[in-house]
Amino acid sequence: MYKKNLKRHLKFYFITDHQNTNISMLEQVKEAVLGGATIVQYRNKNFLPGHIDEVYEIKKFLKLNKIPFIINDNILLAKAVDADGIHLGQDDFSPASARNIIGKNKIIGISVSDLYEFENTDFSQCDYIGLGPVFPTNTKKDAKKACGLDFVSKITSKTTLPVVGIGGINIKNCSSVIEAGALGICVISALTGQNNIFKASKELSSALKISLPQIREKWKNEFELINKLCRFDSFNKNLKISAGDDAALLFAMKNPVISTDTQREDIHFRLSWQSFHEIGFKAVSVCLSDLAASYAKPVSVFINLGLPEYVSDEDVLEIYRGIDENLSIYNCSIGGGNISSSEKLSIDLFAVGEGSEIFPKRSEAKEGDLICSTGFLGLSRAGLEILDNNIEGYDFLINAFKRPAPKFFQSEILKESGINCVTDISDGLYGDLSHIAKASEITVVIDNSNILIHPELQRYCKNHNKNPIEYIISGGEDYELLFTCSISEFEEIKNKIPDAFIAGKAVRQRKDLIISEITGESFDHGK
Ligand code: TZP
Ligand code: MG
Repeated sequence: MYKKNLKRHLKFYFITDHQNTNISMLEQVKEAVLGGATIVQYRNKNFLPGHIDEVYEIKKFLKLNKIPFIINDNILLAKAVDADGIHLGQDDFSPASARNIIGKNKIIGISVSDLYEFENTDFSQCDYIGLGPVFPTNTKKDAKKACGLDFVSKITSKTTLPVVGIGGINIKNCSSVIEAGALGICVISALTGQNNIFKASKELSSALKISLPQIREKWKNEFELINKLCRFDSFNKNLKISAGDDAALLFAMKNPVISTDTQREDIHFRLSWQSFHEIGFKAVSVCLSDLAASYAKPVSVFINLGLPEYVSDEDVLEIYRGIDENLSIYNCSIGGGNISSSEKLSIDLFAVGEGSEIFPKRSEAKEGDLICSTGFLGLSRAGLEILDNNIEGYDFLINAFKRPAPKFFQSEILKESGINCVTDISDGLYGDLSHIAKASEITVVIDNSNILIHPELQRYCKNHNKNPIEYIISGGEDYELLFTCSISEFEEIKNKIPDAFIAGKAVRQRKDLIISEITGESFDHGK
């Protein structure tokens, strides 16, 4: 989550002091961060199982304030609490083994105290070096001899990794460490050895020219928050009586269509991939896509939020700004909502739409039908992979993942053409084709020869030696519509939806489900 901006975070590194029994490590962290510390390491040489609650509390506070949380030495603890990284000593786990355990997106730091260690460390999996002790220190009893500022200059000129100086650093000498070439400084007693940790931290920040953070507080009061949310435009339109009473009153509808969808942190989205605004925006697209696939026009949505302790009122407002922005495209209202505490962030949406005379079904595919998509596939999956691997230069694909649109225009054309077998492609071509095949009791064959590949997907796959067809077949979340039709119907539709293509054919009626000649994997959110 923080690897992209690691250099910014490494400026002012605070390590908890387990030897200071006057103040809990949670309080140390809070004061250090309030004063401007930009990254925190939990170092507890006497760690006991009973300390686990404290670790979780620190983690929540840091996540709320968007500060990376690093664990010293203990790789299992880092893994168990899903910390943002691990700091390793020369005698701990090797960086390569640590990488295998905590995964590619986590931060790995390594201590170096002399030239021998520098020359004999495998840095290939390391993200930064903790170099020191730069000055003599009493905090680490087994610390090596102070290496001095010249050594900082020597090492920083020999490595491309960011280096933070550690050991005996304080308000008086911190600037000299930066001048010697270190990116940042790392302290314990310069904060925990002072009467007022917050004040000491603020003074260090000022010496390092770090601006003070805007401290974020956990969302507190359900009703106050709901009052703020009700000011969004979407709450106040297209409803006979808007939310505010126990329920909202909708205008009479002819063919009410209702659908629901859920978005869960670490299953459907990650805070490292998307902003709160983007998460809200996408949740609407995902839910309204089911209406598009049902030939229904959005009328109103109902929203349940599960809020963890690491989100603030402002984060929730950002989610709603994303929701509101997307709903306004369709002139769709918010009919009501609810908020409750939750371990992780979740957004449940219920959408009500006005249906039409045709309610398309997955079970209407017939032998001989073509199976077609309204547009390009695999873009969103590639975008997710690009985000997850911090690859630059593919904004179009990232946007396909972050801001998919429900296909109402295409839905209208399919409806006018009398198409009665439609589903949206949320789980990938293979997965959603299987749904049609099962519901229609038909065998479908995916036919590569007509599949359209978007030039941006082509470019990404060429540069990274990947097969675009795999993304198209297995990648989900493009929210194109999958439909069945005859060849003449397809030609007519293709005139109006130029990106439409034939993905396969329903070959024979069978009682027993799908047989596909190309296999793929449907994205399974239960896995
Ligand atoms: N590693 C090298 S020196 C040191 C550690 C953990 C101690 C730093 O503590 P202080 O109080 O900032 O000198
Ligand atoms: Mg260690």
